[in-house]
Amino acid sequence: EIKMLKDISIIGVPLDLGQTRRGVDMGPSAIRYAQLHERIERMSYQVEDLGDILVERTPVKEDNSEHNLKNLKSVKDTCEKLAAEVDEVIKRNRMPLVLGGDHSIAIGTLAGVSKHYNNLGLIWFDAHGDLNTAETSPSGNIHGMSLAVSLGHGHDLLTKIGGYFPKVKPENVIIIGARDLDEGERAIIKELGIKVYTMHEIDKLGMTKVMEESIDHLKGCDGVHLSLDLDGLDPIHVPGVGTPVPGGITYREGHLAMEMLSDADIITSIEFVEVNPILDERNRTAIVAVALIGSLLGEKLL
Ligand code: 4U7
Ligand code: MN
Ligand code: MN
Ligand code: MN
Repeated sequence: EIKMLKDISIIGVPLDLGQTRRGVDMGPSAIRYAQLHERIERMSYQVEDLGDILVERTPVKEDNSEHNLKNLKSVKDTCEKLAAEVDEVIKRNRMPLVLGGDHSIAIGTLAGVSKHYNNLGLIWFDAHGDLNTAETSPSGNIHGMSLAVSLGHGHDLLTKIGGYFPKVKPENVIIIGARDLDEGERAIIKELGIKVYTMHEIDKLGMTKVMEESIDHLKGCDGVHLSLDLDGLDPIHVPGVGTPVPGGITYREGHLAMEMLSDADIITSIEFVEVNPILDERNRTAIVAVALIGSLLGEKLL
C-alpha cells in the first residue's frame, strides 16, 4: 500500500561534475525562476524550499585517480549530503522534489529514499539507460552510471552510499524513452531483465498503454520514485540538455505520462534532472520541467 504525502520539500542540487559540459549546475535556479514554487502552491500543497545542497569541488587531478570515474569524490560527497537531506524530509512525512544538476544525483536521492520502503519502484524517464559501470562506460561520466549504481553495480564508494545496497531491485525498475543505449547497457538490461520501453514500444503501443502497463507492473510496490531526465523528451521541446538525442517523447506524451501517474497516485518522491540553461533558449527547458511537474502533481486542464 502506498501512503501519499501532501507536503512537498524542494531540494536543489547544483552538481555538474557527473558529466563534462558545464552549466547543468544552474538547473535548480532555472527551474525556480520558471516559478516552480508558485505553481505547486496554487494547488493544495504546502511547499517549502530547502535551498541547494553545497557542492564542493575536489581539485580535478586528485579526483580523477579512479579509472574511468570522473570526479568520483565530488560526486560521492554531494550524493551523501543529498541522501541525508532526502532522508530527513521523508522522516518529516514530506515528499522530496529534487532538482538537478546532472543525473548522477539520483544515486544520492535513491540512497535517501529507498531505506523508507520495503519494495521501492522506480520509473526512469530518459533517452539513456544510465546503466554503465567504469568497465563499460565510453565516457567515464558518472551521470551515465547512476541507475547501475542504484541497482548495486559499480564502485563501492557509490553503491554503498547510505550504508546499504542495492537501492532498488531490477524487477521494480522501468525505463521509459530509451533510444541511446551502449553495448554494455544492453547486456545488463538482458542480464537483469529490466523492463524497458524504448521509443519503439512508445511509438507502437502509444503512451497510454505504456503507462497503464508501467503502473500495473509497480502495483506491489510501497513507494515509487520518479527520476525524470529532461533528455527523455524530444530536444525540439527541451533544447537545454547536455546529451540530446533526436526522436524523443513529445510534449503532449510527456504530459500524458505525468497525468496518468497523478491519477494513479503512486509517486512518492520526484527528481527532475539535466536542465542546462547555458545550452537552452530563453529558459524553455526549465519551463517544460515545471509544466510537467504541475501535471504530475495533479494540475488539470479543466
Ligand atoms: B544521462 C552515455 F556514452 N551513455 O555513458 C555515457 F552515450 O544522465 C551517455 O542520461 C550518458 O544524460 C547520458 O556517457 C547520461 C554515452
Ligand atoms: Mn539520465
Ligand atoms: Mn539522459
Ligand atoms: Mn549519448
